[in-house]
Amino acid sequence: MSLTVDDMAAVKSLWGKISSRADDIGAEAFARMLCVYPQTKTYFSHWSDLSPGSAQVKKHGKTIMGAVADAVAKIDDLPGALSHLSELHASKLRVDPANFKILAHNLIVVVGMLFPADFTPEAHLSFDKFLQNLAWCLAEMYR
Ligand code: HNI
Repeated sequence: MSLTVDDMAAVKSLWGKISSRADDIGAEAFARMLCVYPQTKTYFSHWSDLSPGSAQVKKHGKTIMGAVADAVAKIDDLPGALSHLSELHASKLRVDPANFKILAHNLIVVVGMLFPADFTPEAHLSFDKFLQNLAWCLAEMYR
């Protein structure tokens, strides 16, 4: 489902309220993905510490959110914004694209947890659509 002009505005508005805590959101969402969906840990078996709050988990949460921030900034052209990362996840990292939706789900949960007042049903709807589009674009190079 493609993003409407209203969705894009809602995502940018929500992002304006939450982006100062992007690193915390990323760390918490990534840690929850590893904990609640332990099959995702297989991709990070080369890391020494996958426990919530570890330096590696925090650092990668920040890395992920850097890419999400870039996608928000280029929301008019998500395929272009994400083509490099799609290529990386498809050919080098070989991540099953089903996992992108799992991380998206965890991001939704954490934004709702940390920003209950800002996470209105309307903001939720548009942010969910944005993340589903992001996941779809990340899977683009698998075709
Ligand atoms: Ni993902 C590396 C962004 C989902 C497994 N990932 C990255 C990097 C970015 C990134 C940015 C660093 C790239 C570089 O080094 O140039 N990943 C994203 C985004 C999403 C996502 C925006 C979805 C919202 N990645 C996932 C998922 C998995 C995943 C769901 C597996 C379950 N990613 C990886 C792995 C690496 C990675 C593995 C390499 C980690 C390392 O440093 O060893």
